[in-house]
Amino acid sequence: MTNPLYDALFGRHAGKSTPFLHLLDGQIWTHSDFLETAAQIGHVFASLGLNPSDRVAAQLDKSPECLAVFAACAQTGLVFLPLNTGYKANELEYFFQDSGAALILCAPRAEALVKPMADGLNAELLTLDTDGSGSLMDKARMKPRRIDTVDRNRDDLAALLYTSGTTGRSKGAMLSQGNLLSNAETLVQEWQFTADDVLLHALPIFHTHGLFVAANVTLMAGGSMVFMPKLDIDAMVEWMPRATSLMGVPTFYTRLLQDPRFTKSLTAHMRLFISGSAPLLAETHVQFENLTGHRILERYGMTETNMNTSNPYTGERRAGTVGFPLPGVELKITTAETGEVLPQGEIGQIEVRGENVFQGYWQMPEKTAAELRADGFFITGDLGKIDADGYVHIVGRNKDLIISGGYNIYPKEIELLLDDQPGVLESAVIGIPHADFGEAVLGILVAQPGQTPDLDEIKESIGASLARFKQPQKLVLIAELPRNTMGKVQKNVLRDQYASA
Ligand code: MCA
Ligand code: AMP
Repeated sequence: MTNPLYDALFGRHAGKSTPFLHLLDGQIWTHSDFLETAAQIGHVFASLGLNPSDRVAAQLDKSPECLAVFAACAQTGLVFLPLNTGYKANELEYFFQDSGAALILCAPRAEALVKPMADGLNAELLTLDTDGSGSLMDKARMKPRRIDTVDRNRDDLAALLYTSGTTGRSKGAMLSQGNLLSNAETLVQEWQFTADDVLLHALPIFHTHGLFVAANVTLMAGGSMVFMPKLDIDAMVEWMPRATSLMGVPTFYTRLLQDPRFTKSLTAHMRLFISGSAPLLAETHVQFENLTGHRILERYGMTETNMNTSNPYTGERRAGTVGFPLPGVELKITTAETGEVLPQGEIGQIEVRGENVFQGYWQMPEKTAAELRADGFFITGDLGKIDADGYVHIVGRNKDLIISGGYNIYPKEIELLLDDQPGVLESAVIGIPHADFGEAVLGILVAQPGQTPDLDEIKESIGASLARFKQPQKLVLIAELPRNTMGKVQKNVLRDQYASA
């Protein structure tokens, strides 16, 4: 009897005193330390009466213990539901409710806010802070350092990750053990990760990139991570000479390039820089190579699919492309109208199929059916083409989405809030170019006849219910929204008009 995900990522390291996490204060967590902590947390879960397949919703700051919660969920067959630490009360309440979370984990500072929500849902609530304090570890420290692993198979759910939708309602992407495992196995091979790797880990661990790509790949290869609470260029500069690899969103690379301490010699020990989650400008790619001699390896993925394509480890890493479909991933370019495959070189919607592709949206069969075809192909909503050499290019999006510093923002969610503000008739939210984050959020409002909405008040009001990264950096008032003959708002016209707003 086995638990494929636990065995492959965690169980294989049992009893090893090899380094796993290097903390910025010099502390080292060995694989054993980590697994023992995970087992203790697993005992806490068992003592609360949680059953396999129950959901554990966690809005936690990054820490070794927080990562151990993921390991404990895998070992005890629970479904891990990590949540962006920027989410506000109303956003959280939806995730707790929709997922039917049996246990909620939050920072001690959020306990007073979350407690009534947990009580209302009959969910348990425990707290965890970055220094390991809080009720979770208070209970865990008394527990045994070993626990039996619960049997699971590849089709069992391992995680639920919420991703916003074009209708404004977030959808829980159901990821099975097999989805996560197959992708980690492939990426270790493709990117040649080994036990000698030391990964600079500065991404959050509540999204696919930092958790299922960066951490899972390192775990599977048996390497270690310099585990930074967040992107910190000083720490990056300090640790890079001892590291081998970095995974980041494009903002990581543009910020590094701006720092005079980031030189060719600083990168001498590094073997691989990987970028994803948002388009890396070809210009950044070239600048990076000119300075360091390293070519950034760009790859493409989604919450629903894990990683789909990657530039090659050996072979040409082509700027402005996301490389080739990964082994085990089928990728085709189709017409949105009929779903037929387009001739090579033509632009269409990107569809993917493989063991990496999720099981569907949590309790949303219609949304699942609309995006995940019966034959297993998932319609990504990205627009792309395959060039004559087989490289995949992402040329746009068939979905109304803004990506800011690697975070996805669905305009509809913000428009719904703006439309409800006093004096506002309607609104359109668009992404405009931003030097640091790639895109920034701009809210465009039309006033009700005879009204003059107060933009500062509106900003403050919507700020109370939206994570900071989703809040419009600016609001502007215009006479009317441009529309096509069908009455649809022409966001491309607005994007051109406000490109330098
Ligand atoms: C921080 N702020 C942001 C963002 N991050 N605003 C818009 N977009 C953001 N991404 C706000 C802060 O709240 C703050 O606001 C102000 O900007 C400046 O914060 P700063 O300290 O400079 O930000 P930071 O902490 O340095 O963060 C920037 C960051 C971070 C490093 C780019 O956002 C980040 O780590 N992004 C990675 C996201 C990620 O992991 N994406 C993967 C999703 P104020 O000053 O007003 O308080 S998974 C995915 O996309 C798929 C599967 C894939 O392919 O990987
Ligand atoms: P998420 O919903 O956070 O999983 O974001 C997935 C989306 O991020 C994809 O559908 C793409 O639009 C975008 N994305 C991820 N990687 C890349 C990349 N390398 N280049 C361009 N867009 C990307």
